[in-house]
Amino acid sequence: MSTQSPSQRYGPYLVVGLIVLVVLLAVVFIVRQPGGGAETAQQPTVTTVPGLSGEAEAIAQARGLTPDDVAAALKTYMPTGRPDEYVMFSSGGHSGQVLVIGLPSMRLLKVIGVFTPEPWQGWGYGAKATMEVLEEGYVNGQPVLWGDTHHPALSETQGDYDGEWLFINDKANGRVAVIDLRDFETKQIVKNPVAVNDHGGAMVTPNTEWVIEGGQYAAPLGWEYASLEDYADEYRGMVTFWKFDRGQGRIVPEESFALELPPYWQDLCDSGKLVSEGWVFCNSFNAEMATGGVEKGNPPFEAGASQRDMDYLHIINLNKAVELVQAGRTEEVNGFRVLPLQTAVEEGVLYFAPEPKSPHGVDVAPGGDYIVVSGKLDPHVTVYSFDKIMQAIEAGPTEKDEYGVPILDFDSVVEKQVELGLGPLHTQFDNQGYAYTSLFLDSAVARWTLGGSYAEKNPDEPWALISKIPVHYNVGHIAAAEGDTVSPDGKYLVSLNKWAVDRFVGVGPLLPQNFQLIDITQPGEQMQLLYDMPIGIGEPHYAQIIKADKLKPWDVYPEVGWDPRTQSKDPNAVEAGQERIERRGNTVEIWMTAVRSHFTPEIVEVKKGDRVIWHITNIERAKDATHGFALPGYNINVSIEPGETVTFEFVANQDGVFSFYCTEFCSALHLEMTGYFLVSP
Ligand code: K7E
Ligand code: CUA
Repeated sequence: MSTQSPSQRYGPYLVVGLIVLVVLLAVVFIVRQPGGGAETAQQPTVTTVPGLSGEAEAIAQARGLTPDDVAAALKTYMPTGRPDEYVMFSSGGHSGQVLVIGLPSMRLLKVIGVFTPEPWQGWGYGAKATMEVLEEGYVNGQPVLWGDTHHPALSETQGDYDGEWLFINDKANGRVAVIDLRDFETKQIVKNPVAVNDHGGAMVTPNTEWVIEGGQYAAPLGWEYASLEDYADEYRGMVTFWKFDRGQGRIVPEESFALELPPYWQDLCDSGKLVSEGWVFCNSFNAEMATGGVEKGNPPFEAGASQRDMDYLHIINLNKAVELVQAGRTEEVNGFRVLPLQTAVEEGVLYFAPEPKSPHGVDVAPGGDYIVVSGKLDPHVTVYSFDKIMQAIEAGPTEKDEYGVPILDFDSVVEKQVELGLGPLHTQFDNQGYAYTSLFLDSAVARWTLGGSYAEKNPDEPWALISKIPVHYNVGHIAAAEGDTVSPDGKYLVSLNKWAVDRFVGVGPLLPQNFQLIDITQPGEQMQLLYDMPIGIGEPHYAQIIKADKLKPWDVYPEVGWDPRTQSKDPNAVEAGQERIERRGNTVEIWMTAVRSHFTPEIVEVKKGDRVIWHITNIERAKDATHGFALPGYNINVSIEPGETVTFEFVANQDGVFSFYCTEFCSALHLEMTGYFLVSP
């Protein structure tokens, strides 16, 4: 029998075991880092932050905060009651919603229901105005109650955000929504009659005359059936120009049109501005026209669509296209005007410039003079000069693709290629002559200098990579303050990261996305990561950031009895004392008011099978005095903001006793804000 204690006996093995374990863990940690594993764990280091004392010093010590950490915390801190300087409108991804976030605090201010019902706002649970908007977005009558939102676009006046309207696309179903920024509510959804899905939208022209919706996966126009064997002949790409009427606050489909394009997969688009106003740029991939079929022994799409070295930047003369459309040179697809590819080619509407294969983002510089295309599979961004493009068009290109589209010579239209790193995707701009490009594979944001007139704004060498800041992880889009307008603000940039991996407490295998706020105020190599905001609604793609004081939202609706759909007084609005219930045959109509803390009338009696038309007016004028209305068993749930009139209709097809109640805790007697809906058999 050994006289050694267990620790003496097993000690050496334990030590060796522990070392092995630590090494293994380190390897696992490094390997699972997306973007190549350059990251190392951040260990708290005990430092003293100069100038801190008392509790602040103790906190900094306990958390091992560096002076930079403390500065970052202060830069994002907004004391209670202090509103943010900027507002970011972010795509809510396949939540089908829009996220509204304050900067620099990164506080979530609102989730706007767009393509998807949103219960708190009573969006899509009976309220007629909301049901009608969602129904506009049905596809061939088929309810589609979600959307894959990608690109929000704020309305612009002379190339600057004006804070009036917001547009956003649904990639999955080829739709565009219009949001009114007076009440932050969705007013319209248009379904593209030509394409079942989209991607390069929504982008606006500098005065918001047109909302651009570019296509993605080619299909026959109107997505009618055609065999993939007839791909080159029958399948087509497209870009749609939706006419926006500011007065009506609506897209006007009758004045809109699509441009037929070859069946390359169009990707992102951007509108020209200033010198390039009137032109539109969309890039593409799958110029190979691969049709997949890995199960039949064909190359999979990912390989088939990446065989050639070059794809095509589409250069579109929008003004010319509009002239032709107005001259009636269109055909109709599902009752929608389409400018045929052949006409576009003959009339000089469409040109191609080669772009390094399978690019992703295309972004026009603030002056409209350069167009930046990101490589995705190429470590460069390729910068095209608008001037050179115009000269090349004038000189008359000699090459054509198989659809007859003129191809400009690459070298004669490219200003520069700047090597940035792995997986460049999207580019934004600031007020110091820098461009910023997300690097998906590097998990970094690159800061680089523009040349030309932008070079005067900073001392760095033009067309050069200046620095990279790591982000966590797998960044898609980035958004800089007013970063795609004619006058970007600089200051802040948000990195919209796809993966969070190790940044937050675990919440199961589906992790949040991670928005990271970066301070881009200082020139040169200094960019500072300020804040991580987990996004539990996904997956966001693009966002735009507007100066908060450009937004002029209403505090309450302008008049009591307001219909937010028409933005005018509702004929079914009712004043206090005028409430009533009327029966006409099998129809029962109710005109109800809501005010703290009662509905009037409180008892509504109908017979099973009656059609019920119910109007509720919130007669409050106090800011924030919203009432809700929930009717159990009937899937009715509405939100009635101060001044608003809401209408919903249903057939009372279940008999029984249904207690309706207010769903917003509006007052001390909120629980008493209730009533009975009695349905007799
Ligand atoms: Cu890059 Cu739809 Cu703009 Cu996503 S797209 S990231
Ligand atoms: Cu009204 Cu609670």
